[in-house]
Amino acid sequence: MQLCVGNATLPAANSRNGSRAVQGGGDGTAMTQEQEDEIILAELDDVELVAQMHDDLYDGLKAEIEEAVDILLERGWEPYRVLTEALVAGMKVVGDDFRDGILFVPEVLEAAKAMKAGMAILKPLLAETGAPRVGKMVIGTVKGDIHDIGKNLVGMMMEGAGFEVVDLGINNAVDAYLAALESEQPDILGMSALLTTTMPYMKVVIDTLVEKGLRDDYVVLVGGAP
Ligand code: B12
Repeated sequence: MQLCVGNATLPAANSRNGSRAVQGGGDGTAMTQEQEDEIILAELDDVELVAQMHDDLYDGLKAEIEEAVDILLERGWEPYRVLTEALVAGMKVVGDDFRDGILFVPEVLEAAKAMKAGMAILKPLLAETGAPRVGKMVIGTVKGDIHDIGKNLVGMMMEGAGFEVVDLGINNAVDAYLAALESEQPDILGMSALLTTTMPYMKVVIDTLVEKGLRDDYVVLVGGAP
């Protein structure tokens, strides 16, 4: 629960309500009001803790999210409830503010990393407890293209929305997509392309799906920005 730069005490830069306290360098100086107000997650009741998690996701505070997920699980919350009420609901705010131009890519990536850290704790438990499956997506950047930041972001957001995401990485030829569709049996195929020269390859993949009579078996999402 620290954000230290040298010995300086900084306000949480990105915080929606500035509620998270920040510690100084422990150099013996008098406690600031903020330090006195430092939030001990385990001392919050469930409602306060979930609200704090929404803030911490927004601020991309990975360690705090991990700690809070553990606390809710220890308090007997079902993993699926932690996922939906604490993590997915928090990412909704991040997604809305990204859409509205209030947050930018680096901040969303930090939030998504914090979300992923929480998900990593929940994933094996969700498998055990049989949480409802929203759907599965295979996603990859097309052949000839190595841009993956947007694809990764989309993948993380889909995970945040409860989808299982299989990421094929970059530079995928049509055979790689076909093999993944066969082995993973997803609901959605996602393709990303950032270059004018690689965008037409999405059509190659879609035409191949049509040729093989597979097109109607999947929702196909394409994105990028050539
Ligand atoms: C970062 C970057 C790079 C990095 C990539 C690092 C990485 N790991 O991805 C590096 C330096 C490696 C790179 C290389 C090149 N780049 Co570059 N790159 C960019 C840059 C600056 C940002 C792209 C980015 O990450 N944006 C942020 C993400 C979040 O946005 P996004 O990708 O658009 O994704 C969003 C949406 O598009 C959408 N989305 C994306 N994918 C998907 C998929 C699905 C299914 C859905 C639903 C949505 C979705 O959702 C995302 C979130 O909103 C852009 C310029 C720009 N401002 O876009 C140029 C740009 C894309 N690059 C360009 C070029 C030319 C190249 C190079 C050819 C340069 C060169 N001569 O070597 C090489 C390409 C090599 C190759 N074969 O791919 C050009 C493309 C021009 C064109 N029209 O073809 C651009 C536009 C720069 C420019 N103005 O000239 N690049």
